[in-house]
Amino acid sequence: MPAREPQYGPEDGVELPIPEPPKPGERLTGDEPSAAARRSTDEPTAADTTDLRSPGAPESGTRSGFVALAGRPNVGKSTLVNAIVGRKVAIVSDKPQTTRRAIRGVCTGPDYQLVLVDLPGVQRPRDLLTERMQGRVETELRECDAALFVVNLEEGIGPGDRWIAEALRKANVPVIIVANKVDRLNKSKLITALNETNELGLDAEVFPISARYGDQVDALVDHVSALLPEGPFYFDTRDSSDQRLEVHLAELVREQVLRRTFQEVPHSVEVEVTDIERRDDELLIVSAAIWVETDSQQGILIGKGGDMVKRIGRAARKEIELEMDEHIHLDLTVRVRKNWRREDRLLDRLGIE
Ligand SMILES: Nc1nc2c(ncn2[C@@H]2O[C@H](COP(=O)(O)OP(=O)(O)OP(=O)(O)O)[C@@H](O)[C@H]2O)c(=O)[nH]1
Ligand SMILES: [Mg+2]
Repeated sequence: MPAREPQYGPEDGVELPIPEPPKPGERLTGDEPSAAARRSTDEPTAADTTDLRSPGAPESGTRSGFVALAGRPNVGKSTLVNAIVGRKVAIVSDKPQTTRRAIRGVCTGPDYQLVLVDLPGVQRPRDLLTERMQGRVETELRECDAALFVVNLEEGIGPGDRWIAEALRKANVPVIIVANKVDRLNKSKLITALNETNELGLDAEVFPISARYGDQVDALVDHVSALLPEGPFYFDTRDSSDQRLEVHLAELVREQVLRRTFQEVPHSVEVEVTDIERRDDELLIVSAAIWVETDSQQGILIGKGGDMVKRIGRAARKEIELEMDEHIHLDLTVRVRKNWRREDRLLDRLGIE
């Protein structure tokens, strides 16, 4: 294990100052309508192009585009998005299938804007939840301007990677292979692992990086931004994500659950922020439900004498306070909802679509 500190790994919180804390009900930053959402439904018109130029953007000569991150679960896609954006927009864990929604992370340079689309890990669907996650991956790959295909060099190239390579070939978008976790390999293993990426048969440049420690991440950003088409900025230059505040805060709670649970439990848990309310004494109360599928999972999450839910609550509150830049009270309840992974309406409400 290197002695260096991870940048945005699961062990750390938000490290950069947050310019303007979002208010309840707002998106994570800024409140312009999401250009990304508009783009996925409408063909832009000349008028749209003018409207979309965001405050703070240079008058002309800018590049912008949507760059999707594809890869197997757990390869480090969300860690890379956070490293590029410079703050935690997506939660990270050592459990596969952490990411459940497409999350846009915005990285704005002097004359470019990269909209990174963090995606769930590519997998075989097992239920409505994973069907929706996989459907979202396919849609986003069809609509992006370029894709970062993240592979885990430590584990090497496997059948899952070859399947994704094939899907990317079909999507016909420019691809860059991002060979992640180089910090886990010595030089000779690194060379062998990098050679394995040839097996993918993609006409793509390979970037060895460590998302966790930030190695070569700036070089990757330079390379990707040079590939973007000319175009206006889609987001306000101060934006870092298109996520709704409620969803982001729920994810910060789920991240703490993922850290403390094992086997099937992490996959059985979803979190919904049910209320954000300011009390008369000005304290902000965030109420959240932790959904689980069985009574025994509820018992695990509550813990002996409520010990587990208290620990989750304490850790999540710290993360939320960093995000909101103020003290909050976090009210957590653990509820059983047997089939939440198969419930259309609940998944819609949770924004997993
Ligand atoms: N050593 C090392 N670990 C990393 C690196 N990048 C990510 N990780 C770790 O890999 C695990 C998975 O990271 P995530 O970013 O959640 O992976 P993901 O691809 O988004 O996973 P899903 O959302 O499940 O598809 C976490 O424990 C990270 O800390 C890296 O460069 N080096
Ligand atoms: Mg992820």
